[in-house]
Amino acid sequence: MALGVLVAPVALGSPAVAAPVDMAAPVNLAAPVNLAGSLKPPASDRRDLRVERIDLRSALTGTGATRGPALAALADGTLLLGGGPRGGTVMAFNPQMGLPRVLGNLLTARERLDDSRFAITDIAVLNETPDRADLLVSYPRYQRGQRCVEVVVTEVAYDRKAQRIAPGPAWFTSEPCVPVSAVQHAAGRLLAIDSDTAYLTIGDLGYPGIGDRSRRGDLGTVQRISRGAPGVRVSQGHRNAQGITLVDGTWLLLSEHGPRGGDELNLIQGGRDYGWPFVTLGEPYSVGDYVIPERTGTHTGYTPPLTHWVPSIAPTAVVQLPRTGDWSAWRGALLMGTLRAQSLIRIDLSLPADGGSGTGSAVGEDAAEKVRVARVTTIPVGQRVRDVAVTSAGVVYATTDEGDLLRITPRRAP
Ligand SMILES: [Ca+2]
Repeated sequence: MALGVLVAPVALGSPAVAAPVDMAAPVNLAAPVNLAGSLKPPASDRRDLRVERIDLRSALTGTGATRGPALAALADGTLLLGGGPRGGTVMAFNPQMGLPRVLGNLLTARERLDDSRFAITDIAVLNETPDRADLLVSYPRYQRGQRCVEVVVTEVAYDRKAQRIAPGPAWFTSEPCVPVSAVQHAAGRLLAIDSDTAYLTIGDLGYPGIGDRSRRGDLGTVQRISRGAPGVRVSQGHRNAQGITLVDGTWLLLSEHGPRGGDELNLIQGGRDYGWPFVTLGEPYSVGDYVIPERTGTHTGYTPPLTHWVPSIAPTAVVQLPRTGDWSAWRGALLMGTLRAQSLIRIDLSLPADGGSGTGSAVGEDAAEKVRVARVTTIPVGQRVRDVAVTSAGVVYATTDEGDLLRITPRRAP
């Protein structure tokens, strides 16, 4: 296994991907963006990115259906990985050399089942110096006595001189604890806002009672969490939000998996309900599914997504590309990973010129209504993209379920 060796850029061709889709604003929800067609993209779009592959198989969780590690970047370009064979291992990795270095393990064998989904779901950096970093780490935790699962966020101190981690105070534990034989839809994605605050996504955990607001508690929500304080619910009605990012320091965006299609990109506004499981733009569920949506093919009555995908692309992490340096020609576009579509999705937004009147979930209603998706472009990479991070030097990295770290840079002006 040639770990750490840079391989030649992959050929970004794939037999089953759609052409880039230009979407007129406003987005017409009756005209879903179909990414599962058989058209080959124009060659020019395959040349937008240079993608190098670095072997990272030792950081995978599970056998068979393996899961790529969670990913975060420190200021000096060191990458932090969460996962590994035991699911709860935090590792440091310098893409220029060597194997990932194990810093410590956060999950005991009793706190998980032997399933690749019982793994660290995200890592966020709260603050850092050359000697230490304060991290937030999220994961689904199995309560063996009650045979149920909860989403946990804990602070972790990373001693960079000793190269080890120590768990700190727990920030959040989701309720209710959901009885399961295998976890699904945990979400658990983090976005650090400052040293004391972060946003957290909590999926529906496959909870059959998700349609009962009096029982579902924290499930299907975005929470604003802080050290030593209860979480504050920001929004609800999210099925499985695998990506969260703050665009231009103002617009809080969420990517989420719909059922049988109906994957969404949402602009988060405080207090809103984003519809799950009452409405979905996906297709009807079958008898035997854990929940049957009340209405399918519509989003009426709930805050609609900025755009959506039918059939499913299974979107994961989303980052905003730097507006300066090598990426400047991309003008702050978003780059989003996908599992099922095995692609990176470029999303160009049209944002109001006057900006918002707040930050994240506190943006003004009038300004939020002007946010549009201007263009969606699919860039196939041929692997299931689990997490994406951008370094302060402007290099984008992505982890995959196949065990590669992808190093992504712009090849030329798009
Ligand atoms: Ca929705």
